[in-house]
Amino acid sequence: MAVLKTKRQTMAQALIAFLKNQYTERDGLEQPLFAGCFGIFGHGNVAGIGQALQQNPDFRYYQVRNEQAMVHMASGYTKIKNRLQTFVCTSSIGPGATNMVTGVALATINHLPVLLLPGDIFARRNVAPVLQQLESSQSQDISANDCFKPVSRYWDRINRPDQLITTLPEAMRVLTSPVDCGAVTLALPQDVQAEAFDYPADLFNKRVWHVRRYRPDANALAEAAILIRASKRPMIIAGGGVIYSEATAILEEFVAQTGIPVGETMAGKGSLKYDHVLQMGGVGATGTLAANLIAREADLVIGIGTRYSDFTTASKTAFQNPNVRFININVAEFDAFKHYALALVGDAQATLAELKEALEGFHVEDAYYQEAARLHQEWEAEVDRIYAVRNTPLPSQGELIGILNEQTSPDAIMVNAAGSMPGDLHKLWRARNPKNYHVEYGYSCMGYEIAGGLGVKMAAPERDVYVIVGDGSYLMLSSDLATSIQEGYKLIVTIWDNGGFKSIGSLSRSLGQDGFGTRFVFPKDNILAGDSAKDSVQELDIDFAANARSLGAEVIECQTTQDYEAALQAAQKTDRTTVIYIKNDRYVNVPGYESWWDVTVAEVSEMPSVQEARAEWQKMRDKEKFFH
Ligand SMILES: Cc1ncc(C[n+]2csc(CCOP(=O)(O)OP(=O)(O)O)c2C)c(N)n1
Ligand SMILES: [Mg+2]
Repeated sequence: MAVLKTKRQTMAQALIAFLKNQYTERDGLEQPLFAGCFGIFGHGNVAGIGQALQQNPDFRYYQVRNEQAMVHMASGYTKIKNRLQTFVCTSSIGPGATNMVTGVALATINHLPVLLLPGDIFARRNVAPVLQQLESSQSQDISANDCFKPVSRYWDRINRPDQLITTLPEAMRVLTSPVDCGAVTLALPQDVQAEAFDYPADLFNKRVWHVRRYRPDANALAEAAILIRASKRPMIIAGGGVIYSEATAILEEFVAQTGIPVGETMAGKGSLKYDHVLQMGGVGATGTLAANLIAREADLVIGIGTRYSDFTTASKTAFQNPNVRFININVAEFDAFKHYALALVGDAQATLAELKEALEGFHVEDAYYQEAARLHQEWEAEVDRIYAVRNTPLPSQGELIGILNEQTSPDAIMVNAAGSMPGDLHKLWRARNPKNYHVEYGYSCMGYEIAGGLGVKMAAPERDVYVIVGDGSYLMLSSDLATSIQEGYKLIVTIWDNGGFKSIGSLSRSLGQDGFGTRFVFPKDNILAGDSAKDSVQELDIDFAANARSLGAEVIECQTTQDYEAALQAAQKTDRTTVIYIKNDRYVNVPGYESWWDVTVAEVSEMPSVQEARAEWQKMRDKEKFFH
């Protein structure tokens, strides 16, 4: 009988040795799945994973400032890598672990693979409760790490070292699956991390996870071609799946052949270059006039790689044609069937190639094509108009977007996530390459910007990375500026200060609530005043420039748009992370264009302004559709 070759290692050593040897392959390109490990050590991981990382210097460890931020870094990184490479994140137990939960939810919502290794309480239990242990009188099988269950695509706790052998292949399958990918959490009891086991030696052989391009069912494809040929007003909605699948070139060919206009979701923006004649721009609640007019009348919507969030569907008001039907191309059956669609379950690139062949000779009618082309031109003129505004005394956000777009290289990457910026950027940013527009809008998480931007830069060090961060988001999570300095990954961070929450302020006013709680002001008479108090309240005087400088960044403070242009040019010439600070006007908004977002207004209220807002809300509520 052959003797099984084994290697005696601690569970943590075995885990790192295994992770080092995992690769992905798609279209013949083979790469390591993991670029290394971000982490913060505490008693829950220092002796286990910490020791294993120390003895594996070829699996690079990166020290970070905040556990939430490190998960954002991993998300930013893997998004640029089209999910074929990612990072591991290690934390201690308790607060170190739960700090990651927000980042984990973000990764899963955006279908971004990230591997989390939170330390966990002793499996052996005899010393419990250990420092930071969440106790339950109901069960000894509960720890703070159970919080990761709903936000993970795969969750496991390794209570014995040999459990790794069955868990790791499952974890890798999920991380490398275009259908199931998202966060994978392996909770690691701190005692078990340090326990040794005789692992089979071949567990540590190189493994390649092949990322397949699944093809749709042939009958479904034939039916889709019939539907498209019969359609008078088809439209494509390009989602993030187009970009992850690297389907942008075939999309352009498909559009050239068929003449079907394209609207883009937040994650899909950049699928088609901004100046393509059939580019209608962002669609939905933050959409353009062109895309939203086309969507309103469309009789057939071809969704590609989209999960149809309420921003994309304008809370189910975007599609008003009573006969509208949907064809969804999606690698995930769950998303492909949304809106009672004809589902083409498959990879976007592979499916578009087959659909293109099935549609040979088909082109939309000329009148429809001309209408779309005209809407495209008109939208471009509207962007020019907003870019050219020169508001005084403070610039408007639209003009800052224009300056940033025009002053930056076409292959740069712009990063943003929350606040009033995503909506304006979705309309106004001219995406010049598929990665040019990097806005995290699945979770729209304040605090993603700088951390996510750092992950982006690590994934694409040859490209300039511009992070747009609001004053609110900056105050929430900016400490990993220090990590960008420590590791020499240069970011250009631009803080747009509008004295608080412009986004929620304007939402609050639209609900009749006067911007309550959204200005950064001192309380007066024990009340935090809203917008009607105007200048009668004192604003917080936060020195953002000094704050950024203290973390090691170069800082350029601007007053005017000319200063801002000059600052961007100067920042491009240095090799150090640079923060550009400018104030902008809280009240000058980019308009909405035939769009709507359902935020339900109080049904009863003693405030007349709220009653009026409720009446307006009801009109749009009545337009919301079911697709069944
Ligand atoms: C972590 C988190 N908390 C709360 C929110 C809700 N929220 C969305 S935008 C926003 C304000 C953002 O302020 P700022 O970064 O200054 O951007 P601005 O709205 O001023 O453009 C808030 C509180 C969120 N998206 N993320
Ligand atoms: Mg703000």
